[in-house]
Amino acid sequence: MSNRTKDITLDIVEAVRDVLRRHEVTFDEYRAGFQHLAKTQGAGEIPLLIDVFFNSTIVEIENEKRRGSHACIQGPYFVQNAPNVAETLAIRDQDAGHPKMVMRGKVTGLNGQPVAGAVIDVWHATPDGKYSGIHDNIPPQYYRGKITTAADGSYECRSILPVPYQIPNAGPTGELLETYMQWHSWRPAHIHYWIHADGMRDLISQAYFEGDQYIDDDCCNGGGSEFMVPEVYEGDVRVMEVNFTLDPRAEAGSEKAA
Ligand code: MBD
Ligand code: FE
Repeated sequence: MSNRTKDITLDIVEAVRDVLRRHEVTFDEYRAGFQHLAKTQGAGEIPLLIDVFFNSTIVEIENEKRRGSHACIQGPYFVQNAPNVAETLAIRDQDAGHPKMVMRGKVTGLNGQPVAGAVIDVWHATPDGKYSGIHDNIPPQYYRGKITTAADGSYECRSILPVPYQIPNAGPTGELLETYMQWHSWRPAHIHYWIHADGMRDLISQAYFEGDQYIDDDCCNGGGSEFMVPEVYEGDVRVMEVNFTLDPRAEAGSEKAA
């Protein structure tokens, strides 16, 4: 284990001890607290709980080091090995009547040079707020895919429109947010992106829909996105134009040790 792991772990422990002392936490409260964590683990919601509170901080740290497009929270529902898609993400038969969108834009480097052959993983929720491969046994090929940019850095792919999204709130994470913290469990409607390109730093981001009431009131403290897409239509298809600027990959050896 690196010293970094040791140092961070010791600091986390000390930070938590500080809170326990400051609030003079009792045996009963201590047990109730860790039992809630155990319940969260039992419900498979540890990734959700941790992302709700802490992913946004990792994003802040990451964005200090970026000159191109900024990162956004990734969330717990990325799935590896999504299918390569050409024109449209797979749409469930039951969602076929839902309003449509086209995602398009360009991937460039810091000097505006097109990035050809970049692979953009996109993923978004179903109209009923579920993620394929995670919830309700929805097969993982729906509403996910890898799009590859053309020679001029452009990409285009269709799907249905995501809607304002409530994180799973029937379990311990929802109970914590809504009952114990008197908050809510909503996020703005969003599309997730994870871009990989040779010689470039990966970019994990999201696009939001301009005017969405949860952009500034996001239960994950997402802090918005530089990609707030205005309401533009081609016929009855909403156009989600998002252009990404990638930073070059850091020099070998300059990344922090694992
Ligand atoms: C999500 O869909 C999401 O995007 C985030 C950041 C957290 C929980 C669920
Ligand atoms: Fe999400």
